[in-house]
Amino acid sequence: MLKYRQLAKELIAEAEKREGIHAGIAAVEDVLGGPSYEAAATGTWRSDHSEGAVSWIPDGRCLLVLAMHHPKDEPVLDWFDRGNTEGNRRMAKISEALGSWLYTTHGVRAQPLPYHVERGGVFLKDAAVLAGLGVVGKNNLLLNPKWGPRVRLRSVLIEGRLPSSEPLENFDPCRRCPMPCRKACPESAFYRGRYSRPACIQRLEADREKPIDSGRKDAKGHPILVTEWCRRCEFECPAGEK
Ligand code: B12
Repeated sequence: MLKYRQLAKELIAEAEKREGIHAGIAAVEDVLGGPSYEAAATGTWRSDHSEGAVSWIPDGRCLLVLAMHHPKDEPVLDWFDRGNTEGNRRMAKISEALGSWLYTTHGVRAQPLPYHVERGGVFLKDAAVLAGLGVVGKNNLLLNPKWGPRVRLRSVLIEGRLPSSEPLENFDPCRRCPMPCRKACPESAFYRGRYSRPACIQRLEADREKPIDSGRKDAKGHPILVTEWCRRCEFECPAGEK
């Protein structure tokens, strides 16, 4: 057990060597038993993501969960272009590097998981709560103690059972908060007192219809257009650094 505890510590430290990364570990069975797997999703979201599907490694029992700071002044991380966002691409690379590190230094196999649950990913907010990276706030987003909701999540499946990180206690940033996040929603997605997925989808579909000029040019000199997804419920949240 001591060996696994030490390995978990080293892995988290290795991940957090990277600026803007917080990491934790959650047990697969806890994540798969989380509220998102029980919730019935309403509204259809058509995704253009290009990440491929994966099959899980045998004996994959725990997840390294990563939260990457996504500050307001780095909008490019969320720009969707050619099948993914810059932030997702960056996190996929970090996940690959950590998987290789784990195998070469400790002989433990790891499998970086894709963004989509349907392609072999997991519900990442549940995973992040269970890995001690934050709590789910009134805006329905993971709130990290340092960066608030302005983080992007990712996970790496690991063989064996590393001990889970402790979920956070005494972190309750929404307590007594007047919830500017909810008032800021351009689609009033919280008007019934809880998050409405169909209303939120309406806004993101509108974003998709109106791509913005990224300021970059393609090989032929034409402007590269990107989708900038709405982040109002993130930006208005007073928790953490902007
Ligand atoms: C599909 C999807 C969407 C869809 C549908 C969203 C939805 N919530 O249904 C659309 C396109 C509308 C969308 C919108 C957005 N998304 Co989105 N989305 C996803 C995706 C792929 C799956 C989410 C999902 O379907 N959840 C299932 C539904 C049924 O549950 P839910 O509404 O999320 O609510 C559950 C949780 O809150 C959880 N929960 C609540 N309390 C607690 C307490 C505990 C203890 C636990 C364990 C769990 C838990 O239980 C709820 C269900 O009962 C995830 C990535 C992933 N693989 O997880 C990103 C993800 C959730 N999205 C993200 C973001 C940032 C956004 C947007 C801000 C848009 C943007 N700029 O990217 C908005 C914000 C919407 C909001 N306020 O919730 C981030 C969230 C980061 C964070 N800090 O939390 C994620 C993790 C992706 C990422 N790149 O990191 N998204």
